[in-house]
Amino acid sequence: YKQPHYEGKRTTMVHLFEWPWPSIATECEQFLGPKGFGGVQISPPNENRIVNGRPWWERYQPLSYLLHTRSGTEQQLIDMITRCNRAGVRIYVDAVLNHMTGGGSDAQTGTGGSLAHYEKHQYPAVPYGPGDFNGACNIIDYQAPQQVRNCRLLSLLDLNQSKPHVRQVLVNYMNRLIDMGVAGFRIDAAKHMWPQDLEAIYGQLHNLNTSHGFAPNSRPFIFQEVIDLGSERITTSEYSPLGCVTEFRAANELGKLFRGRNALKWLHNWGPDWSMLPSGDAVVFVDNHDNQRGHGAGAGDVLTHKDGKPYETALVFLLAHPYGLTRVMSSYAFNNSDQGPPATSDGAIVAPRFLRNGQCDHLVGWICEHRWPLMARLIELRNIAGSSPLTHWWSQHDQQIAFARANAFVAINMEKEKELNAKLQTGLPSGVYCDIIDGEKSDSGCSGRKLYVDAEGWLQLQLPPGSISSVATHINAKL
Ligand code: ARE
Ligand code: CA
Repeated sequence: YKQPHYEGKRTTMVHLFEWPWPSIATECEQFLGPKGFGGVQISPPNENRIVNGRPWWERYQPLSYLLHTRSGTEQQLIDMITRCNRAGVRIYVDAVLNHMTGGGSDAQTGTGGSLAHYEKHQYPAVPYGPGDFNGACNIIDYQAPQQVRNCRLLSLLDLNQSKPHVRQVLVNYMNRLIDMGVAGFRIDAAKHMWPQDLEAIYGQLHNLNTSHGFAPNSRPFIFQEVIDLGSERITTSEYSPLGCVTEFRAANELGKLFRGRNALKWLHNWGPDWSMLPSGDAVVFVDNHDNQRGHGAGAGDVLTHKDGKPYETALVFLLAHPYGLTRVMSSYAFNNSDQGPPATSDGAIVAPRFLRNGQCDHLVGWICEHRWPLMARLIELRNIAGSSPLTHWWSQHDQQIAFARANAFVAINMEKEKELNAKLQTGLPSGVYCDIIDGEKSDSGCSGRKLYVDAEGWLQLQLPPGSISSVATHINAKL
């Protein structure tokens, strides 16, 4: 369950938050496949409650398992999965298994036209009835594991996953998706379900569909959303035996580091020594769809696309460092934390549109961090470095670091007043390399800075103080 089943040497998934299925299909073919992205985390594909004002979070309120949402129909979903797999890009479904809809109104309508009664606990399109839910308590104390698992998160009707009927419904839902060709699942709110229930559910999942290019006997990739910043009784280690787990401490710590609230030199042992999961268990990211807008946890420190250089440099570190399974965020612009994706007045999502330079047209509202030139170059760097260990760690003062991977090298200066001026071991074969931070290698040479690596692999490097500055390069950027 810890294998993402990426094609070839791909390493990283992107969360195309709230994207329509047809747009994801073309994005796989035109950008993600060619640029070496490994997979896409998609928004929940099952029918959700329609909430007034169409906030993004209505999709975390399942009303049935019909595959019909604002992102598209079942047919569009099938088409997208097929085309992405053909382009070498895997699909991971955000699976909301903990609960159904939240309170506020009794009679509720879903995106597929189904109806539900919150007060009566009736979801006829599934069907679920009163016997399928836990009691009427709300979660108020995160130090009480029983309550966190058996009471309602944010008033959302809490399914009882120990009931055979509930398990069967959830397993059927996931198996339908597996048969359509998805490679795995993000398990939403995993902390709020008992590990033994999840284990039983995972155990009944089909192997991945070999006609979509998966090896025989491949198990679905599972990564579980468990927010554990170290202060609660429920920990990530209860879930890591079952599959991978989101490592929120990484987002939190990277936020502090690249905001200058901690010293980069301490990154010499980034990984489990920072009380984080073993590398093979951890899904790591700089921000996610919750904490970029103040939902979830760790919001104060988390860096997002709004933060410019510190965000970009956190991405440089995340993607260059071997720790964890990396996921990058692709967002839309918002003014308030409930605001849904770009949509017409009747609620239809407006598809992203691209400018001639390949960037998303911001007039539509999509940010598309994954299309940033730097992002695509960093994905290439990570794919090249593969599973090679970190070598040649170097640091000076508090905020100057450098390290190498097989065929790749990075250096960062975040000192306010001290220049980085040093001879650094890159581990690279001698030659002239193009720095990929501000430019790239092209037919005509290098649009970025040139880096001269001598016969023994040394690089004489100068990086100015003041704002953050960095260089990164790899064997394919050798001129
Ligand atoms: C919305 C409204 C609520 C309303 C509810 C029901 O905002 O006011 O009561 O609807 O009508 C998302 C949004 C929520 C939204 C929900 C349902 O973020 O605002 O509620 O969808 O539409 C905890 C969980 C963690 C969870 C976060 C948000 O442990 O699993 O809260 N994250 C996932 C998703 C979210 C999603 C849900 C779960 C629900 O990523 O996008 O919610 O499906 C400490 C604890 C954490 C806790 C955190 C925040 O840090 O350690 O465990 O996270 O506090 O409470
Ligand atoms: Ca629960």
